[in-house]
Amino acid sequence: MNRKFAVLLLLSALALSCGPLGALRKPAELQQTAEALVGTVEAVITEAPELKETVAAAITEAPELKKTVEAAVTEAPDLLKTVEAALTETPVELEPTAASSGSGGALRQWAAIASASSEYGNPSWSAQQATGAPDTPTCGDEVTAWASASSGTVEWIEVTFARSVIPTQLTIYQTYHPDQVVKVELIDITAGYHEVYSAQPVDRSSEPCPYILTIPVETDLEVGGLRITIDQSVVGSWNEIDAVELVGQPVGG
Ligand SMILES: [Ca+2]
Repeated sequence: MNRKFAVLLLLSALALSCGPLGALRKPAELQQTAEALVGTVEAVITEAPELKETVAAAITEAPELKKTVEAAVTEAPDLLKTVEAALTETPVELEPTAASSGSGGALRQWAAIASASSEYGNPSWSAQQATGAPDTPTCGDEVTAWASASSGTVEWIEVTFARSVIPTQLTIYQTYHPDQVVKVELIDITAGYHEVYSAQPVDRSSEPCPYILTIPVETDLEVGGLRITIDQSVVGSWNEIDAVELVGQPVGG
């Protein structure tokens, strides 16, 4: 496919599908618009994969178009990752979805990236095992959750989310020897750390699995990550973390 033609096609499709966005007020309409946009972008890229960079460049060169796309995506946040995946051809690992609580556009996101003070293995028990939706069906020493190199130590894991938000709630899914989480800090977009939770380690292994630690948050900070500290020195065994969720209002767009 001719590059110029493809770009023209893409820009036309974007203009048609985004159109006078101000006139579209119903979320359902925006959802349809964004879905049409995604379909168009995917079709263009599928037909001419070498155009991926051209597409990205076209959007960069037409900033007002980017804003329109971002506005559509903000109104239909679950489509963000689909659009990004279409542009980058990377697997969708994280799909922010609209909150079911009707809290006016709040996002629920699973962690996308993670690093830790130590890992028992890699990929088994690595920090990355704490990203994505929960995938540890039974509690125990399972490879699908993060475990530190040693038991009995104080360790930390930092997780990053696809979109920064003003958080309202954090949720930590623990699948082995909960709950040894002793501190949770928000990481704001300037890399500042802000403690929002502290506790003493307690062995809650006899409680229903997974053990879900839910922490309500009240802040004006724009947050893109969390640092979770566990103290395994009291219980003396691994506190494994399967997944981490961040709920909050998206910023900007
Ligand atoms: Ca996991």
